[in-house]
Amino acid sequence: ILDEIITVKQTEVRELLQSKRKFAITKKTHSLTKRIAEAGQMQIIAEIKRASPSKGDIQTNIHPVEQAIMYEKCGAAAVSVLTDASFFKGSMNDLKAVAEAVEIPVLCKDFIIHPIQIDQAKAAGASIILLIVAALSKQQLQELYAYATANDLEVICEVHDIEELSTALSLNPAIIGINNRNLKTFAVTLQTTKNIAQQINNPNTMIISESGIRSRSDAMLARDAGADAILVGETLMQSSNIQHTFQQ
Ligand code: IGP
Repeated sequence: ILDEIITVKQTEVRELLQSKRKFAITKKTHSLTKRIAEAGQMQIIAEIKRASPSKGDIQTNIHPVEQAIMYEKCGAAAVSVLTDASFFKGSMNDLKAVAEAVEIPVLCKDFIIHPIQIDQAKAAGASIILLIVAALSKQQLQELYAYATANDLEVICEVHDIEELSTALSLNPAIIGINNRNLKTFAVTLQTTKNIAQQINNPNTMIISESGIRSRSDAMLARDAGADAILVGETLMQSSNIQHTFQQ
């Protein structure tokens, strides 16, 4: 699926570049690393996810913007908004609406392969972007990372195995996201967080355990493996009592 997604992204980027749209630079930047560092306990990044290739449509009880406001109320460190349209049914408009409605940092969750997507994310109000190591060449990764940080965005460098980790570490990134879901097979195991977090020795590198977190014990497992934060989508989207799910 990852290859398929990247092919669609290449078309989207070509269209964006052809449209010659200029993205205005917006406002205030919020720092996720600062929030996590100051929190003193494991934090939750809560995701707005309308659908996914593995689960299809994700039914929710409330509008995405209301959902994001709930996340903020419940103490989320940041809101992640899936903006990919073709596979996740999200949009930059979702991100923009969420960014306008909350004060906490907003993560643009997409498959970024070109700087124009970073301009677009920033203009929509994102203060964090995701770069997926598996989707990029080393050079692309370096260039996009440098471009994002030069534009005052924080970057989550997402890895799924040890080889990707070593590529990510060469950037000396502030934040590493460990995706428990294999984007090529959809298999999910929290063991991934355990295995990879063990190999991250720099205490200044923040670790986010992403995907497949459904319960308190999953969250504790991630925490004990060294995660500074967890990124939770489906479980919160499907929760009928978001506050209760957070408290767990
Ligand atoms: C959330 P989950 O299993 O809680 O819904 O997962 C998040 O980690 C997941 O959406 C995700 C993702 C990604 C989606 C992590 N990395 C990269 C798209 C692309």
